[in-house]
Amino acid sequence: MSKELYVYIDGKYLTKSEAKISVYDHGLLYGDGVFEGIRAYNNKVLKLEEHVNRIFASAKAIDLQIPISKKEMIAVVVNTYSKNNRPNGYSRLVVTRGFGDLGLNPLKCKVASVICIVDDISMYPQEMYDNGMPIITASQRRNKAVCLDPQIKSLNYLNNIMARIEANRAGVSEALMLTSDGIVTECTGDNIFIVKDGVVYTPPIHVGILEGITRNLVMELAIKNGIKVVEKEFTLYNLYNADECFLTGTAAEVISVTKVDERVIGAGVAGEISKKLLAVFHEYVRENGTPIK
Ligand code: PXG
Repeated sequence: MSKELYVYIDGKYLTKSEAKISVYDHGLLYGDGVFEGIRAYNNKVLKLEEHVNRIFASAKAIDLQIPISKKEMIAVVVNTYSKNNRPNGYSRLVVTRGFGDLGLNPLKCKVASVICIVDDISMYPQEMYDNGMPIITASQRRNKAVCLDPQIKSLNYLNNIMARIEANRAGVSEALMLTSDGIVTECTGDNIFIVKDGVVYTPPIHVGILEGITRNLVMELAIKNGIKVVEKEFTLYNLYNADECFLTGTAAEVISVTKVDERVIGAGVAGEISKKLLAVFHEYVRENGTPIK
C-alpha cells in the first residue's frame, strides 16, 4: 500500500508513523489492557457488535473503564475502515490502562487509551486451506482460569506466544494447548473442533478458552446445516482418533488440521464437514456484517 494508514488513538486519526503511545503506558509496561482482532469482508465488518461486547466484557473483568460507549466504539471501528478505504481488512482494537508511572498500580493511570488500527492480515497459504495443515501440542499449558481467565482477551499473550514458539521450532503454524490435566483447550490464536462419526465436538468454555466469535458462528452455521454440535471435554486420544479436525479464528477463518504431533487425522485430507463449514462460513461473511459506508 503506498498510501499511509490512519490509526485511531483517543479521538484522533493519526498517520501510522505519527501514531504512538507513551512508554509509560501500562499496556506496554505490564500488558495491562485488552484487545480484539476484527475482520471486514466485502465492505462489512463481521460480528462487530459481538467483538465490542467482548472487549467491554474483558475490560470489566480487569476492572478497566473504557472511556467511550459501545456505540461510540462501533463507530470508531467502522470509521477507521472507512478512513483507510478498506472494504476488506483486519482491524485491531486495543484498550490500554493508559499513561501511569513505573509502579504497577493502575490507580496511577487516569484514563484508558483506545486504539484502532486497520491493516492487512497475513494468512496461511491457500494450499493449507485446500489440504489442511499440521499442528503440534505445546508443552506450555494453557493459563488456568483461576490465575488469568482465558476468556479475557488481555494484552498478556505470553502464555500463547510461548506455545507459538514451540510451533515455530517444530516447523508448523499452530500449537495446541492443554490444561494442566491434559484436556484439550485451544490453539494459540484459534479454537479447535474435532469431528467423530458425523458429530462436531469442541471444548466448552469452562475448560479455559477464549469464547471465539468465529467458534460461535461456526457452531451456529453447523447447526443450521443439520450438523450436530456438542461442547464436550476431550483429550489428545480423542483428537488423534478423530475423523476430522479444524481450527476457527478471526485470522484463520476455518482451517482443516490433518496432522497432530505427527499422527495423521482421519484420511489425512481436509474432511467433508470441515470443507462444508468453510464454504458456509465464506458465504456468511460475504453477506453479513455492519456496513462500512
Ligand atoms: N483463542 C485465542 C486464544 C485467540 O487469541 C481465538 C481463539 C479465536 O477467536 P475469534 O473471536 O477471533 O474467533 C483467538 C483469536 C493471530 C491472532 O495473529 C489471533 C488472535 C488474536 C490476535 C492475533 O493469529 N486470536
